[in-house]
Amino acid sequence: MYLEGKRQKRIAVINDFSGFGRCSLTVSLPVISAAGIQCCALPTAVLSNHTGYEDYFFDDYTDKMKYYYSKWEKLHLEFDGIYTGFLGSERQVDIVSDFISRFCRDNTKVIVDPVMGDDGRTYATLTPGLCKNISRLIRHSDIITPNLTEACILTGTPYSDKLSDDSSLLRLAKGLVDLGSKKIVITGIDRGNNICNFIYEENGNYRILENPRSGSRRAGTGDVFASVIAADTVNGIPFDQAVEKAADFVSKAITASDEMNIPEQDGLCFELFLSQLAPQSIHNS
Ligand code: PXL
Repeated sequence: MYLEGKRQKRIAVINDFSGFGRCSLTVSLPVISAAGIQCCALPTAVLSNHTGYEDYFFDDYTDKMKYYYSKWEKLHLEFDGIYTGFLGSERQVDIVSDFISRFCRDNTKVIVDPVMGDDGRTYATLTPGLCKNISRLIRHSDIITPNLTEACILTGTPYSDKLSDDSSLLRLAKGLVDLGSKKIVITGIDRGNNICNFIYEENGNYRILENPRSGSRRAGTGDVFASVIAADTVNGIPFDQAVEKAADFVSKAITASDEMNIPEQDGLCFELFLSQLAPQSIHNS
């Protein structure tokens, strides 16, 4: 039997649960599961829908998080990956750092998506203190997946959409490595009709993946992208291949979402493509 004696991989995802709008945990749970990995959710907040809509119900989970994961400690849970996304307060970042110190083992990969803003604008919840704490969280990470806006915020660079040339991106990526991460992808950079992802590793190697823009900018795209990367990293796929796969997956889902006239804030209809994420070894066994 192919699976005999094999241990299934497991990722803890720390993110909000937004019931509608396809972002955060409602993206990570299906995407990571489709890649054959057990996805364990630690909610930071519960929302009726994400904050991109005019109105939403928001129930902060900060005070409950430690009680929640103390039970995971009691169960002696171990994780191959820890992936963090949208964090709503400074204290929440401290709690996430505590979670990492308790659950990170030698082989645990830590993926931090520094969710802070997009298109040069910051999310309403981002304060200078929160920004500083997210920078500190990056020290514990193996991989970060900022967009251009977030790369600028984290490196103290004034945002401009003109920072999309190789030398500007290289400067930003070096600044991000100085914050303590090992592998970086600056995602979704506009270059005319193309969109590119800038990959940088702490050894100085870099690569730019440039593809024709497949459609509109959609809510939750970064969450789909980072979830594919988190899953592939834990599955041992090399970083640049993981980025290629994430870009391809997102691109197909954007095209389909546009074809179906799904409103941009409702996110990507990634559900239609989940079967593409299944580990090949299962299909071939
Ligand atoms: O996709 C990023 C994100 C995550 N979670 C919440 C959000 C957003 C972006 O608006 O509002 C609650």
